[in-house]
Order: sequence, then C-alpha cells, then structure tokens
Amino acid sequence: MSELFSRKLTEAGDRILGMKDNALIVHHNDADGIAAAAIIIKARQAMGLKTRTLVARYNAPLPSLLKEKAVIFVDFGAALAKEIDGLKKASVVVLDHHSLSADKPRPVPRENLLFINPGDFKLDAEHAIDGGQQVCGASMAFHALKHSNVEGLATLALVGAAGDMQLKKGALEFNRAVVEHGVSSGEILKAGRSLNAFDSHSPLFEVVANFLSPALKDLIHNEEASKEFLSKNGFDPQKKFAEMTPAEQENLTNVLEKHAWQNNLSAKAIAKMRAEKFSFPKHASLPHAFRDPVTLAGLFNACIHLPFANEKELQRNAKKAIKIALGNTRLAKPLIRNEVELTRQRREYIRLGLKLGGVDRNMFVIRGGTQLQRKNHGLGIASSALADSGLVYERPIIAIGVEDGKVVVEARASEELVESGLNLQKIMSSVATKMGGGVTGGGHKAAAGADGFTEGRLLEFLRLVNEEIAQQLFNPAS
Ligand SMILES: [Mn+2]
Repeated sequence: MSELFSRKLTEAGDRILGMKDNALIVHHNDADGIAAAAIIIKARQAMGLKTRTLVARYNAPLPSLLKEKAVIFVDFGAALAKEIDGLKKASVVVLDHHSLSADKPRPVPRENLLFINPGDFKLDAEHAIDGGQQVCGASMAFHALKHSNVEGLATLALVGAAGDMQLKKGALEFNRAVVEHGVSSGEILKAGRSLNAFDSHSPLFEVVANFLSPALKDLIHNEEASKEFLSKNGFDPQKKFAEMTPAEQENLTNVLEKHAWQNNLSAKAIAKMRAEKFSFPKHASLPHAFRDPVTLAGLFNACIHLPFANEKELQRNAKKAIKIALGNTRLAKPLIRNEVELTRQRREYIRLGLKLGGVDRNMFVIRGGTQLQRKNHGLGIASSALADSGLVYERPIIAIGVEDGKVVVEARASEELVESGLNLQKIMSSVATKMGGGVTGGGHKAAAGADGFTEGRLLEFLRLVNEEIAQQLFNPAS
C-alpha cells in the first residue's frame, strides 16, 4: 500500500530533475536537512544542473520567495501551507517527513505543486507511514531520485536517518530500503549490532564513563572507576573503540553486558546497549569521520550547530556543510579537529541534564534555566540522550529553558513510550496553545518543542502536560 507514496516520490524526483538552473532548495538546519539537500544537488549535478540553497529554521522567518520560479522544500515545509499557497507562479515540490496532524492545513492542490508528507500515506491497511521512524527528509529525497542511479545517494540518506535518530531500532521500512540499495551497490556495509556509543572515537574509559545506561550505573560519570574496570578486564583504557577490531569490540561489549547481568539489569535494558551499525566501505581512505553514518551526521551538525553571530553566518555554514556532504574533506578538517570539543560539550549538556533534572509525576523535568539552552542545542541534546537511556524511570523528558524572557521547551520520549500511545507533538501543540504560545515548527510523537509563553505560566504548563501524558498513557480510550 505504500506504493502510492513511492510513486509520488518518483514523480517528485522527475519534477526536481526537470527544474532549470534557477531551482532553489529550502532545507532544514540539521544533519538530515543537509544530507537531503546534498542528495538533490548531487542528482541534479549529474545532469549538469545548478541548484541554489537556503537553510531554514522553525523559529525564524523565511525571506520572501515570491520571485522564485522553482522551489524544492526538503526536510522542511510541511507546516508552511500559507507560504506555499502564496508561491502560485512557482513550480514547488515539498518533501517533508515532520508529522502534520490531520487538523493542520495542507496547501491548496494545484498543477505546479507536489506536496508529500508520509503521514498522509498508508503503510498497510491499519497504519500510516511513520515519518518519525520509517523515513526521514534525506531518505525521502533518496527515494525520489534513486532512479537517477547516481552513486552516493544511499550513503547520504543513511546519514540523514542517523542524524534524525531513526536508526535506534535499526533501519525501518523506507530507511531499510536505503540500506538494501546501498548494500547491493557496495556503498553501505552492515556492521552488525555493537556497542551503542555516540563517542566511539574517544578513549575507552570516556566511552564507558559516558555510556548512558543503568547497566553501567556504578561507572557512569566516574572516569577512575571506568579505567579500573577496563584494566581489570584486560582492556587498554586509552584505546579508542573505533580503532578496535570487530572481535575486540565484540569482546568489550560482552564484558559490559556481563557486568549488566551482574547488576541485575533487565534483558530489555541490556539489549539497548547495542545498536545496528553501518559503515561506508567506499569512504575507507577518507578521514574517520566520513566512515560511518552516526559520526558523519555529527560532523554535519557540527557545521550548523555552532552559535552564529547572524543569519549570514548560518547560511554560509550550511553551504559549507553541503559541500562537505558532497565530498569536500578539506573543508571538514578544522571541524574534525573540533570534534573533541563538540563531544566534550555534548557530554557536559547530558551531565547537566541529569543534574538539573528530576521526576515530576509522569515526567522527568529538566529545569535548564539559562544553563541549558535551545539555541545552542543543549536542551535538545540532553533530552534526546536521556529519553532513551533508561536512566530516568521510563518517563518522557520535558526540558525547559529560558531565552529572551520566554520559556522554551524540548520534549523527548523513548520508542517504548511512543508504542504505548504517547504523542509529544500532540501534547506540546495543545498545551502550549493554551498558554498563549505554540508548538515549535514540526515535531514527532517522540520529539517536539514548544515556546512563546512566559515563566509565570510554567507551573500551569507542567501541570497540564502531566495530565495529558497520563491521559495518553493510562487512559487512551477516553
Ligand atoms: Mn529530518
């Protein structure tokens, strides 16, 4: 039944390749948006076509696009019905996977517009396609353009999926099709299930001390204990996980799992210590950051997640990220050097999240104040990392910051909570609207943001969010 979705994407690809040199891509400011834009540029380049790009953020106004003749929105645009309706004269394609509830407006259908959102299509008789897990912006772009047979598109699509945290349970549905395509063309290698560490290029003792699982509770954020544990088990604490052979990696993962069993951890929590890994064999001679989807997504994010002086700087850095995605490793070099700093910063955000957080009935609330902010991604990083860690008593994370005197919120939930009926996009949207604010742009069941109300209304906001969580999880029928 998902054939209709595939057919629509192919139609979108044909339109994208039919647009002249003046086409403009408007893409989201994250790794998925960068990868998606690079896929489109690569496929068009192969036909000798030029393409301009514009990076867009949810909480910033778009410049006027009224003079544009051809616009491709990718990983962005689902929420822009009004703006898209205004571009009557332009040929417009929208490929956005951000969820769009049935009551939200779609642009008015017209001949020169193709608007595709996975939630509007069926996966099977009972389910809509899940844009939070089964397809991302980059994999939509991949499926639109795979018939161009340009090399490297599957690689970029998998980086987008990694950037949007869609590989947590392995690659699913349309992301799985990306993997199968890449495996048969030799771009992607399935590397089995191994330790689910985000910082596998750091020394082992840091990887273990920052491994967010109740399995390693006695070692968490304790570097001395981690060093001792590794030495005792015959591992060099200074060695890097990424530099170990697959057999050594497997051996270490086994030792950590055994430790978890001894800590009486549930089989489910132990299973979460591993994730399906992929590598890019054709990138074997490139710097290590290019060799696997998670690290490469981190590199794209490194380009655009720095604090920016102004809009121009953001635009410049997004263009740089796209050039890196298209294979410019020279531009990536200084960023790779920054990687240590970025990993350190990420750990700091997570530590702060744990320190500033606490259980509040049905949720785990992080009061980030001015220490954890949304604009430098501190709120998003801390809440995403903790939501899936199993360290916060199986509750969704509601991370609160204050920016320019207003409350900003990032909410995250584990896949298990989503499967139990939790929909954070719905909650953020309904509660923030009652507070006089709104949901931040798109959002998914597992990840959503809100802002636009004052600190004075924060307690009321939290009370209502608590009630809605209970309603969805414990009382779904009413
Ligand atoms: Mn995305």
